[in-house]
Order: sequence, then structure tokens, then C-alpha cells
Amino acid sequence: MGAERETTADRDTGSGGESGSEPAGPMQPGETTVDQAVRLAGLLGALEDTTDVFVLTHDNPDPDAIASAAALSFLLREAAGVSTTMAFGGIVGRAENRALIAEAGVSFQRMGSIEIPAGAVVALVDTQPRTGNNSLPEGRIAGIVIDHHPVRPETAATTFSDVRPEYGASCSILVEYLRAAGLEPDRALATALFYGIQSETMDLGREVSAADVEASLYLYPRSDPASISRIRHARVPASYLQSVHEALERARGYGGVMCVPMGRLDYPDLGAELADMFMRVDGVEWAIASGRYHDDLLLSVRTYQLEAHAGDLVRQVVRGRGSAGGHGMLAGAQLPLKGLSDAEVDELVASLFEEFRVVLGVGGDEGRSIVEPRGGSGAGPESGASGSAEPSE
Ligand SMILES: [Mn+2]
Repeated sequence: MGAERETTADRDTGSGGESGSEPAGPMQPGETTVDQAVRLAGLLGALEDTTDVFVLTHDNPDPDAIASAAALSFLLREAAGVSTTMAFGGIVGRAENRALIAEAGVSFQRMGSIEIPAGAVVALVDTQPRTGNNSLPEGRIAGIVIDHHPVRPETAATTFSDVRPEYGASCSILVEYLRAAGLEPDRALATALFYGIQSETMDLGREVSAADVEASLYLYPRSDPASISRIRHARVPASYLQSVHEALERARGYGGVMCVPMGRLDYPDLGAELADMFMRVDGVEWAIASGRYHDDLLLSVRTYQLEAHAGDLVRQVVRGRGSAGGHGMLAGAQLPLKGLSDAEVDELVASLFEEFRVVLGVGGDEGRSIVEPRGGSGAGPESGASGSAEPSE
């Protein structure tokens, strides 16, 4: 249990433990008032007489984490007059997420290049202490935790925690705080929060609660549609298509299970992005992508099966070999590879996928390819048998 950690690669950086301590059901539309006022008072009370708050998200933050951090920062500055610093470990790789940061006009410090000031209250958003997917230093206690992953026992040590596993996005929790505080998000923040919820819930189609819908309806008229469009349709480097190409070649389907063992990843959340891509294929119920980033093997798992407990499945397969976590329909894991030879890494990857297939009850065969080499007869476009190979245009 102590070794259990979450992936840093996924938007689904969930936590291990059981859900269940904090609040009951999702808040219904219009019900924001009493409970939320109490929570707001608790949150502000956790600041005591600090003037400095250090807002930390999980490593390699996704849109939900980025926008939630920006919202909490805004809330604490406006409602408590404190100064805030936002930070994360790892990198933001995905084109949409980079665009989000640019559009939101927010700036984050990178852990490793900055120390948390001794007197600052640390606020964790979209993650919890000791999950392994954030850069909260050993021994440092978080004062504030706001998250929607299953509650971790370590979270009990914080001065103020608000963990709502039934919510689809942390952003939706933050929206309730802003509303309770009577703070109107500006256009850029409303845009970021709106996009954070849509991205995390697959446009309100995955692990969504009434609160996520309500928050989205509140945010959309306050957001900038053109800005959302620039985020959604962010330009990608050509190398992204190279990765997609590689993924298409490597992917194997076994019944409704798509396995995508990648080599090295250009950035940590690429595996999650590719798993999402394969979930669009007809008949696919599960997508599992793996890839190496630095000295870790990252796994991303997606399913359409609402009660599938993807997080439990990944923990079961990974066991003592790394850390794993997630929600019901999306999960991830991280396995250290340091010291392993390339052959040993290949072996590990093969055995992980084999175990996934066994647990999911699909094929011992070689699986089916997703793409076939063009033109079985060798009549590809480059087979310039005839004289003039020059294209005439
Ligand atoms: Mn989240």
C-alpha cells in the first residue's frame, strides 16, 4: 500500500484508496448555498494568518488541474487578499493544454526550479498528498486539498480538505466556491474552467455529475467561444503525427480491447491522448496504451464500461511493480524502468499487456492490426516502375 502511487502521465491521475469519507451526493443545480458557504468559510479559515499560498497541481497537469489551480488562486487572492504562486512538476506536453495555459494567461512555476516558501500554506488541487503523482515534498503537510479523486487516508492530515469523488472535474468544485464567494470569473478564467470540465468529462459524457453540467451552464455564457476553439483545435507539431503513425502500426485489437504498446513518448500525456484516439474506433470497449518517458513506463487505460473500475484493474495488473490509480472509466500507472535493459523493458511490456488480456478475457492470439501496409501487390505510390517518376502538377 505504501508503494502505491499514481501515474503522472494521465489526466486520470486518480488515487488508490477507497472513496467515501467526504460529502454524499453531487450538489444539485441551485443548491450551492448553505453547504457551500460553510465550505468556503472552512477553506478561508485554513489560511489562518498566512499571506502566501502555494497552489500545487499534479505533475504533468491536465486542463482540469490547470484551470482549477487558476480558479483557486483567483479565489484566494480576491477573497482573502493573499498572494499566490502556482506550480507543478513535470511538463505540459499536449498541444491543447499548452494552448489552454496561453489562452488563460496564467503562469506556473516548475517544481525543481522553485522552493516552496517556509511560511506558505500549500494548496493541492486535483490531487492529494502522497499519491505519488504530485511534487509535494516529503514531510511537507498540505494545508488545503481540493480534489475529485477517491479520498486518500493521508488527506485527513490536512487543515482543510474537500474531496468529491462523485464530481467529474475539480473545476466544477471550484466554480461552486467562486459562486459562494460572489466572485465572477473573468472571460479567460471562465473559458479555462469550461474547457477543463469538457476535457475531463469528454464533453460531459464520461463520469459526469449534475454539478458538472450545472457548472458548465454557468460558465459557457461567461466564456470566449473563439478562445475555446483555439484551445480545442490547437496546432500540433509534425512529430505528433509521427507518433500517431507509430501508434497505428503498433496497435493490436483483441475483441473489444485495443492494446497500444508505444516506444518512447515525446511527452508524458501522449499515451493518454492516444488511448483516447483509439476509443473512437467502432467496437472498442477498452484502450490500453503504454510508453516510456525518461525512466518510467507509463500506462493509460480507458473504457466505456461505467462500472468497470479501471483503476482497480490497473492496480491489480501492476501490483508491486509500480504505482497505479484512477477512476472507473479511466486510469493510469507508472512503473520505474531504471536499471532494466531494453530487452527487459520489452519483456515487461509484453507481460503487462498479456495480463490485461487475461483479466479482460480476450485472445491468446496475435491480435488484429489496425492498419495494413498499402497495396498488397507492391503497387504503392513509390513503385516507380515506369519511366517518368516526376509528379506532374
Ligand atoms: Mn481532474
